[in-house]
This record gives sequence, C-alpha cells and structure tokens, in this order.
Amino acid sequence: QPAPAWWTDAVVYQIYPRSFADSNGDGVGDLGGIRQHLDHLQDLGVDVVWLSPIYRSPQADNGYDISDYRDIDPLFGTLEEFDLLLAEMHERGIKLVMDLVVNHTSDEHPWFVESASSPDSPKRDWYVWRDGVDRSPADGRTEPNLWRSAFSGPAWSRADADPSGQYYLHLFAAKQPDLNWENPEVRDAVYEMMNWWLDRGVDGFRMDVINFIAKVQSDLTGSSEHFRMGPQIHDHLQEMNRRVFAARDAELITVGEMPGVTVDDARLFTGADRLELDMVFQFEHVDLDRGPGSKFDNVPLALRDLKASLSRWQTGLAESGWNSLYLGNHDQPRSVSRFGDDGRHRVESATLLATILHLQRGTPYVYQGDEIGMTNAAFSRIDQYRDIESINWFGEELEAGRDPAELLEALRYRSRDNARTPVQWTPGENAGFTTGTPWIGVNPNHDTVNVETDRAAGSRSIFDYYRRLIALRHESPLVALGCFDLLEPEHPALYAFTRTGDEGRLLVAANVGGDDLEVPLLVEGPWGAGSLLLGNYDSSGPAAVLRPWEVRVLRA
Ligand code: TEU
Repeated sequence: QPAPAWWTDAVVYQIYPRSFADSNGDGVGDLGGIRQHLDHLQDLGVDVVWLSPIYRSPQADNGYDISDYRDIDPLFGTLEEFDLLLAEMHERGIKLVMDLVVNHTSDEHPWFVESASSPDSPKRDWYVWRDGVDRSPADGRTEPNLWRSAFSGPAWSRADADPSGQYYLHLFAAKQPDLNWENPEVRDAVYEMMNWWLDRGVDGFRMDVINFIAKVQSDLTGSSEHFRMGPQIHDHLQEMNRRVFAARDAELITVGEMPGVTVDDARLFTGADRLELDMVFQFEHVDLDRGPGSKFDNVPLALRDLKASLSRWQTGLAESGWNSLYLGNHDQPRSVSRFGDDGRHRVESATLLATILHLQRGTPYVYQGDEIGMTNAAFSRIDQYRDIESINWFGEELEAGRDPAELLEALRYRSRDNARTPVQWTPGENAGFTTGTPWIGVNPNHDTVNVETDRAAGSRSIFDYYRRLIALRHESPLVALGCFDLLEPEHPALYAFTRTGDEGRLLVAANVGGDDLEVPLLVEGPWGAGSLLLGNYDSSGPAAVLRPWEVRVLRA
C-alpha cells in the first residue's frame, strides 16, 4: 500500500479576490487585502488557498476572461506583490493554488486578436472558427450550429476585425472565445505557462471547466451538445501531467472543475495509477434543486436525494480516485441559505452543514465567508446584480415576456452574486471590506454576521467550530481515510453516517430541520456507550433526541 497522498488530510480555502478584502480603497478586493488577513487563514488552520483568477483581464466574467496569463491585473496588484503574498503564505505553511482558465481566453488576449485578424493568420487555428450555414429562411440564424452560450444567446459570434465573416465558438460569453485544444501549439503554450507559474512557486491548479477542452470537433456543426468530454480528454490530461507535473517532486495539488462529470468518469480522472488529476469538482449535488428548464428553474431539494447523491460519490470513489467536497463556491448560492436555515437557526445549520461536509471522505473546500455563516445577498432589484450570467438571463427572459418579479425571485435563490458580496469582517461601514464604495453591495446583515462578532461569540462561534473540524481532519486518520457508510438513507430529516477504520468508528448524526427529532440509534447498540467528540449545541439535551439543526459526532 502506497502512503496516502498529502492532500487526503488537507483542507482548501477558496478566495474570490475581488470580494475578499480591499486594501487600497477602490472598492475591489486585492492582493494587499489578502495579505492583511493571513492570520485569519492561519487561525482557521487551512492547508491550501485557491485563488480565483487574478490575471490581467477585461473582467467581463470577473477574471475568468484572461488577456495575459503571465501578469496580475492592476485591479488586484502586481507580480511583485504576488511574490510577496506567496512567500508570506509559505512562511505560514499555507500552499497557494491558482485558477487555470484554459478552455477559453479573453477576446482581448493577443492570441485571439491575431487569430481574428485574418483566416490566414498563423494563430487562426488556435481557436474554433467555422463558416456560417443557411438554415430555413424563416429563422434567419446562420451560426454553424444552434448551441447556446452558458451566459445566454448563441455560442457563436463574428469578430469585428475578421474580414471573413466566419464564426468563433464561445461556450461562455462572446468575450470568452474557446481555445482549440486539438492544436498542439495551443497545448504547448498552456503547458509552458503552467510551468512558468510552478517555477515561480505556486502549489497547483484548480482547472476551470477542464472537461470542456475536449470537444467532438467532427460534431461542431451538428445539433447535439458535444462540447465536453470528447474522447481526447484523457489524452490531454495525461499529456499535461507528463509535461507539467511528472518531473516535479513538490507537494502539488490539481483539481479539475467538471460540469456534468459522472462517478465513473471521475474514477478515471482521479485514479492514482492514471496520472491525470488529484480530484475533480462534480456538480450532481448542486443540480438537485434545478428543474428541467433553465439554470434558474428552481425546485425544492429533498434531503434523501442529497444524501443519495453524495453517498454515491463516497462509495464510487472508495477504492480508487478521490473526492473533493464542497457545498458552495463563487458560482453557487450560499450554502447556509440553500441547504440550511439562514434565519433563526443560522448558527446551528451552518455548523451542521460543515460537519456533514468535513467528516466525509475527500478534500473539503471552504468558500470564503462560509466559516462565519454568510448568507445570500438578498438583492431585490436587477441593478444590484453584477454577474454577467444573471444580468443576461434576466434581460433575455424579460424580452420573452416573463414577469420581472418572478425573475428576481429566481435570481434571489440561484444567482452567483449571492456568494460574491464582500466578506464581512467587522460591524459598521462596509463591513470592514473597503473604505471606498464596494463594487457590489454589502449584505445588510453585516452588523450581526461578521468575523469580529462571530469570533467573540464563544461557544456560538462558527469560525471556532470550523477550526475544530479542520483540526480533527489533521489529527484523525479516521476522518481522512475511514470507510464511509450511510445510515437510514430513506429518512427525510436525519443525515447519519459512519466512518470506520483501524482506529475505531465515528458516527455523525444530524437533524436537518427545525423540529426535535427522535434518533434511537444514538442510544442503542455501540453508540449508546459512545463518547461525544463534537457537537454544535453547548448544552447536552436528551440522549435520544436531536434538537433543531443539531449534529453530534460520536466515537465508539
Ligand atoms: O464555471 C463553470 C460552470 O459551468 C458554471 O458553474 C458556471 O458558473 C455557470 O453558472 C454555468 O451556468 C466556471 C467558473 O467557475 C465560472 O465562474 C466561470 O464563469 C466559468 O467557468 C467560465 O470561465
């Protein structure tokens, strides 16, 4: 048996830089802001920080549209300051992971500018260009196919500078043209850039929509959506591994973001013997409250389905492969608003959700602000939103005649901006995020929900509870590696599972709801004599009853 990889007992913290902390008063978070809050990360005990993109970018999609992979956007700082940040993090024993966005670039990247300049450009084939087609005269659409961009409208546009009238592919905004990964020159350029960052000292990459790089090119004019998971995907990732990671003996980490990935795919992507990725972000559990319509077709979530989904991944990657564990990030609503109760039981439900997540097998990801139970934005007007996806969708649906109140309600639940409001550090003006005008509104609950108030709350501190969970993973091989078994899968309110290993057994029992719940298994059999390792209530209640949103962790 090879020794378990270092990241099996690690916890990652995600920073969305523009919303973390602003050090220069321009209203946008920056590297200086991160440097000011390194104590916060160290106190929490996280091992790794993943930074959402800080490269030079026109910011059409908040940095996921990169115009220079080897520079820092002036909004965030400079390369010199980046080096300082990296050194300061390493001094504290924290690793730094960069966001790698190479399915697409910005349309302002010199590669694309050159590619668009002429069909004869040496970089023409770095992107995906196709002729338009004549369809029925009635619909008047002439794009190569009818794929739609994730941010509304067609996935094909023409470039102003291009005399040919051809279309280029963009699975996201028109300002995010897709690179052509079939072209070896593109792959070389990407690997070279990755090596440049690793040589600079970064500790790995979170790879944006990395399963989209393999498109079924022969199908690009067909109607089915073959824009991801083409058969070449494994070749690309293995080649990347050989060219970038294989010869390095540093402790690095790679995580691929993969919308639509299945457990079976993930076993291939993350199996240790396959030399592709360490782990992937899957989307099944965050799509359970999504109906058959658009992304904003919100439907209620049943606990049974959540348990079944996450447990299938636990079981599916038990023998080979590895899970990443997350309930929220910069693209998802706040986890406590979505899966918990962000009103009366905010503290209990935030800590309950953290327990369920952190005590599964896999590498947990904490999204900034979750460690103090930050909630959805509660915007009520469209002009409060900044996210290109939310704004475009609202505009398109409005034009189609839908009721604006209904659209705003859908956004209030699902919009990515819910998780992008500034981190709340202190009570008072702008929650201590900026001395200027924040680029997006601060949540009005910041006088009660903020780092300072939370950390002063003693046994009611969410931060403190996270700290204990993170320490537990570091100390306990059972938490890192123990075998996972779900109990009572059909129970509509109880989320219970065990972790078993050479060191014994743990039971996690959580009451996912606001009513008292009778849980006989807490007092019967082995657990009756078990000891309480962790809980989110500070007084003990009746042994066989879990109070609203109570979670207990027992050791036997
Ligand atoms: O997201 C990819 C993705 O598929 C979605 O999660 C996305 O947020 C969108 O809502 C699709 O409906 C990644 C990044 O995390 C996201 O922030 C970027 O906007 C996107 O890629 C494009 O780079």
